[in-house]
Amino acid sequence: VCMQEFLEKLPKAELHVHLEGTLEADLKIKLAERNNHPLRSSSAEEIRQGYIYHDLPSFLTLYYEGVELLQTEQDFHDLCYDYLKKVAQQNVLYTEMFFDPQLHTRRGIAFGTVIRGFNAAQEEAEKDFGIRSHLIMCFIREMSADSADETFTQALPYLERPGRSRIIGVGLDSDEKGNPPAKFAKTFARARALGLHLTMHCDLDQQNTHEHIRQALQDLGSERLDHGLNVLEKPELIAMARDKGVTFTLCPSPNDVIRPGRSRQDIRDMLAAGLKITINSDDPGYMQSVYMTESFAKAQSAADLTRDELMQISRNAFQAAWISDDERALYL
Ligand code: ES4
Ligand code: ZN
Repeated sequence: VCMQEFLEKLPKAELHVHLEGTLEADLKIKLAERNNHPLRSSSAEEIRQGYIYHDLPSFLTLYYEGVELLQTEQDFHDLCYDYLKKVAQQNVLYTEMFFDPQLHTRRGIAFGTVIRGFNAAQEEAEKDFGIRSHLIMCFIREMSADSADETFTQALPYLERPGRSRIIGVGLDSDEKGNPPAKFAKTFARARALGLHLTMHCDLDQQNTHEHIRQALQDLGSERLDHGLNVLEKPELIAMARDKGVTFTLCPSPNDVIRPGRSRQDIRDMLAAGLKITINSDDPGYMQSVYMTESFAKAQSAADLTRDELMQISRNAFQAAWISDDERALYL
């Protein structure tokens, strides 16, 4: 079979996708009509043409604006269901989906509205397509530590029924510059104490990137690094990541715009350093609908990955997935 067909059929697990970042232009139009929300653009094409950004803050402005369209439980359901349907067709068997509760609760939408919409979609997609999924609740790093902590408290009723809420871990995303993992040490410690898993975005504070990685791994006990490519610049961080068995969730999408020059040599260097990498989509709705098969294809051509390497990368994701060993055995 050709490489494209190989990648389509390869069983995949996704560990790094922002649900709010899967919002496609078509769904934006549907939500705007349903909720009588004004849109500057009148066609999906025009909306996509407006997706111009040159760094993380300018990307986040677009992303935060899109979030405003999500209002009702039905909206959150549709967002999640559309994503799950799409990747199920790409032979993604399991996915862990980030969401940003603070972007909703700060505009007066109840935590429960968000969770109920997502959970209904997860149950439905599992029934319709067999795809399994969990949620990872992210904190917005430019918001205050108190806000993160209050959000965690709001999530508690939903964590007490793990089978139902499907929140399996906590993460850290949005604007990294000047917002180190240590800022949220208290809340991550609470999460850990309750048995939740931990992961953190680390790569975009040009000045403090290495210190952020060190904090995430050593001080906060992050099990994974989202992106995390800058470990390559420090042998002691490579050694630390290897010793701790850290898994890296790389996203080779047009993320290139936000993270210039990345994803080509880095994938090769990380493999050569013996690090566990996975390939993921990040924000496909805003990045030319690059979902999982497309992300694998980008990584494959960028780094000339062999079929053996691609299978190993896919196995890495199932190995690092926050699922029971019984479920893992079904995939590996
Ligand atoms: C994100 Cl590309 C990226 N980086 C950091 N935080 C994010 N949240 C959504 N997309
Ligand atoms: Zn991300």
